[in-house]
Amino acid sequence: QLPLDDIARLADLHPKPGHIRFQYGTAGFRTLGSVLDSVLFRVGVLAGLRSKKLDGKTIGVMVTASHNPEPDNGVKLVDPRGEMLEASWEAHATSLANAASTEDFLQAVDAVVKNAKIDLSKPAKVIYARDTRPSGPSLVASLEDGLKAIGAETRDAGVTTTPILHYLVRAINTKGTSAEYGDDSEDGYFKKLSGAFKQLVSGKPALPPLVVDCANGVGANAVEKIVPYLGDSLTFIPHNTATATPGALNNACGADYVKTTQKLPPSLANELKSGERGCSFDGDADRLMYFYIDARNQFRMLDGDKIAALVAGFIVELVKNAGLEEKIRVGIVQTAYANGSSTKYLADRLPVRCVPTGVKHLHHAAEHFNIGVYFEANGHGTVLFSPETQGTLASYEPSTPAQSTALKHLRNLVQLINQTVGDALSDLLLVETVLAHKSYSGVEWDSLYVDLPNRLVKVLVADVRAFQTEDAERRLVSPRGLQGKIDALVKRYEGGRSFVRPSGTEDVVRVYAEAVMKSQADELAFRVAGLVY
Ligand code: NG1
Ligand code: ZN
Repeated sequence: QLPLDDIARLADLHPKPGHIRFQYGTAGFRTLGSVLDSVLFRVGVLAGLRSKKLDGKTIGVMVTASHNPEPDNGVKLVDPRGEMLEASWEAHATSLANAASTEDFLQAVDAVVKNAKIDLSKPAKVIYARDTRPSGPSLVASLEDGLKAIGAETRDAGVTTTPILHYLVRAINTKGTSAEYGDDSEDGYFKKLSGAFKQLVSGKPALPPLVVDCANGVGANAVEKIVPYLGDSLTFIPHNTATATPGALNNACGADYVKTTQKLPPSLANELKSGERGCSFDGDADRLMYFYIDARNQFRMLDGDKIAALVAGFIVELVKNAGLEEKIRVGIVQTAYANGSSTKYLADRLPVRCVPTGVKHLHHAAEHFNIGVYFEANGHGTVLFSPETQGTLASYEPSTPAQSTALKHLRNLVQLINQTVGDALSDLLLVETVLAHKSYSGVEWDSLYVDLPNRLVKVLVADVRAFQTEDAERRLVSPRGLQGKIDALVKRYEGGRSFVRPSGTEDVVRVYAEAVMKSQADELAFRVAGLVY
């Protein structure tokens, strides 16, 4: 019962460009916006099928290329609980995107229907949103054609952040149930976050205003909109809010700029004085990097690892103070990119797991703890409270005033934290909560541990697929013999660690190295890169 004529007629309007092979990877489909028209149409059809497969639950579609340059764009699907698309469907996405002709596409759709045993009589419901990229409106129009072709009921969430779209998906699908996530509107999102934040910091001295670098992206809108909800509980000084200026998005600003250059965005050069803190969002506001200027006027970066250490320490303390140590196990999930010092600091305090790069791996591993904290070094992360733990927190009867206070804070954290995906705004409020509770400035936070100097380099190789890894990407199994050579090199460096892995988002191999001295970390990275090349 596929509406083959409708699909064919509309598919003809969105032909696939020849010679391009699309791949649904860790970031969905992502490439130049100008070549994505057919992909968006086909993703529309796929989103409808995914919804039908899940009995008409609402599926999300986000059109964004995150921290990438402005001409890029991308698209990813959001499953009903607000999480990334189930891994087994990534192959369906790739097969639909690469069908050469309309006829091939119809066959590919039919194959997905049969393979995934989809009941086409079920309804299809899809909500979609986009970031501020100039290519967004036309790509959304292509997506809408795909949704129309499959007969989906749609809701346009407009221009909004990736984490807000994830929130909306979960809120819609839990509406009226005992697991209701919040009102399914931006207003519901801002109310939920700001309400919890105000309770968490009530009675604490107000922190100095926070400089927020919005990467000239959609995060600027979210920051502006939450201001009235926050009242005087927190003051922002927003920067890089030029969402309509061509070429400005992620250009010399934003979380990825800060992480990869380990520098303050030039536009903030005169904004931060010694002792002051600030933070950067990425282009779709799902990554957060903090920084401050130290007493010697030097820029100091507080990355995802530092956020994880700050937040995990706070949560462990609250669990203990609430008297719930025996019932609630807090754990941390990192990737190989986590700074070695952070891993050591955390492993002394709680269980730490290392998983391959990609939010889906971190998220799933974090679900195995009662409270799972995950952050990538690049600033993407969140905290997950298992359903049982949320039940425990809801029903627990504290026996002292101190326990009661800690319990109240934990309950508010469940509301404050966007548990569907990394969320720069929610994570920002989380960090500010801990800083307020601990009376920390950037200096005290930074001194939890001292980062090992490190270096990340990209290597262009003839065949990226020749590089295969094991042990959460920390060791190469192929090309054969290479890992032995890396090991031999690493041994010669004090505090040395290095690994090589193929990127999941670019056609390159990445080399990471750290060592006790910056010059040594650089040298190690370049010598390992020399082995790879
Ligand atoms: P790849 O290209 O696979 O290294 C990059 C980031 C990941 C993650 C994904 C998804 C680094 C070194 N890698 O992956 O952490 O964010 O993009 O966007 O930062
Ligand atoms: Zn992003």
